[in-house]
Amino acid sequence: MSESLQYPHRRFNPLRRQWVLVSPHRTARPWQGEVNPTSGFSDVHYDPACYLCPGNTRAGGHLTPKYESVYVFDNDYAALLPDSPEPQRRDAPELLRADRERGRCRVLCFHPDHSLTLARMSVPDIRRVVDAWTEEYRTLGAEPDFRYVQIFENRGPMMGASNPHPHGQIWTTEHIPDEPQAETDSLRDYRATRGTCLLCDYAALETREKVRIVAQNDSFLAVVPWWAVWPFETLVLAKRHLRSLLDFTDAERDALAGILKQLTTRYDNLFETSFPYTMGFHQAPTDGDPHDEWHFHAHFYPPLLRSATVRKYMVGFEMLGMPQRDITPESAAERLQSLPETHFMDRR
Ligand code: H2U
Ligand code: ZN
Repeated sequence: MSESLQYPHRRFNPLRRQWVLVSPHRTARPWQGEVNPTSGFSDVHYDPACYLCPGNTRAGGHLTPKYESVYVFDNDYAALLPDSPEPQRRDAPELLRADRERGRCRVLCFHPDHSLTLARMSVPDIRRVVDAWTEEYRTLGAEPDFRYVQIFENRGPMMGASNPHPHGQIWTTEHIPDEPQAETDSLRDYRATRGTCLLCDYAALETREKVRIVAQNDSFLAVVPWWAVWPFETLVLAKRHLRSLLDFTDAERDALAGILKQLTTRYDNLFETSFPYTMGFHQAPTDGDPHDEWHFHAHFYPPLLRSATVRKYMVGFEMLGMPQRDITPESAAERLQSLPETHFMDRR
């Protein structure tokens, strides 16, 4: 890396078409702010008070069956409904605009064992989660009213997860949400002007430069992207031009399970904690267009900065100006890449 990149500079995110301010040496500043409690691992395999453990009654009164691998259900507190009416306000539409937003929210339990996380699950168990994600994308995406299927996981109390049981969510919406819409526009424009795929070109470039690679296997590459905002943010890229989960071969489904295990293990090993994050997949909208410009990827947005207890805050200049980061993506990648591939809990 050029010496000049050790000074404050800004970097461009071509996928989101946004800038990020990079201030490499800023973590040297003293910290007397909030220290969050460590999110450790639980050794409770079944919690009678957990809404998501097999055989328990959920908050809404529904029974969670005695499932043995994965379990998907309609969110009892869904943020979207399949039959919301058209908002009736019609005056001052430029200033007070409302549109109908119909959708569905699903919850996916990854495993019956309450104590597990993706990092602690076996690759064959994660593969079953990949299969469930694929079926949810297929069936929700086939509903003509819904144009996007957002699969995600909030991991850990620091990221607002309501429950430690291994689970994620799936929301499908009538409109393509802003993040995937912005990415769709960038991928489409890049393809129209260059004739190639932005993320195929980016994956090739990262493979050549090597300095931002955290982990990889035959089908996926995990990098701290050039434009990462969160300290240890990563982008998991399909090496082949896959538009969505529906384009995956059997081997690619296994490989996605494998890279998720590798990456979450490295994350846990970084501060020897159950590492919090929000992660999710971005893939082709389900609006009927073939979306040949789309390139499947996962974003991991973890909040931690210096230790298991000190997080990065997106406040001040970040809220009012633009995103800012304190360590270079290259140094974050180097730290993650140098960690052992075995989980620290298995080494004890
Ligand atoms: P989060 O941990 O990411 O919040 O996801 C858990 C979801 O599970 C949350 O959206 C739902 C919450 O509404 N839930 C139920 O549907 N039923 C329950 O009994 C508990 C939680
Ligand atoms: Zn549980």
